[in-house]
Amino acid sequence: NKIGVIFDLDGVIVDTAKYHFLAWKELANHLGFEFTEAHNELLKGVSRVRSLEILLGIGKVELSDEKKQEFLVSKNEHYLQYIHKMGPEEILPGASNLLDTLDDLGIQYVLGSASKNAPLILKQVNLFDRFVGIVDGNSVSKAKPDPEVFLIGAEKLKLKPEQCVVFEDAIAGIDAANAAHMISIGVGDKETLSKADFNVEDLTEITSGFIKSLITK
Ligand code: B16
Ligand code: MG
Repeated sequence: NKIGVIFDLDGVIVDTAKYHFLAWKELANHLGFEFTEAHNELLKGVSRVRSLEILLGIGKVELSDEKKQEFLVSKNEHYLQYIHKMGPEEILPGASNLLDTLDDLGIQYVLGSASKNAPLILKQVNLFDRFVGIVDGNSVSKAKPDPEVFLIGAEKLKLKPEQCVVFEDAIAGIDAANAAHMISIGVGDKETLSKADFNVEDLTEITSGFIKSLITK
């Protein structure tokens, strides 16, 4: 009755969405249209390339592949300026405690994120060495809601998908976890993440007792 845990990064361990927002907004403004926080919601959990497509759709802007490539690079460079200033104080409530609890229970965990910057972000907040594996935007060919990212995570944990518990803040991530036949836990708005097996507002709600109850299932 062994379990392992797979964590999404943005929206679960840290809030990098606010930095994505600033960088995408600057690009939208440069292209001559507004980009709001509500628009930014559409980009959560979505790959970088797909994010640009959605943004261009909002502004009804058409670009050559060359231009798109150029803007993907400049957006990321701008985004990284914020990431380089991050520190452990930006770890979201309950995340550090949950990792400690898992360590105490001898439960291993990996990262399952769409971000190509995931290793850097984990290093910035001093959590990189705690994960037994990192599956990120560099290691997958199919983005969430495809289950690939989490199935590779299960391999890294040397566990069957049914033994894996996924913490996710995005609908596409919950869909991916469910498609992988894993236990899905939605972190954030319960209505939005209604397809999750369990729901919490944030990780402070996850107790050691709850984790133990998953082991004995
Ligand atoms: P990057 P997650 C996702 O992280 C973000 O939620 C999403 O907004 C972003 O576009 C994606 O990573 C790719 O990020 O540009 O750093 O490769 O929630 O899957 O951890
Ligand atoms: Mg996320």
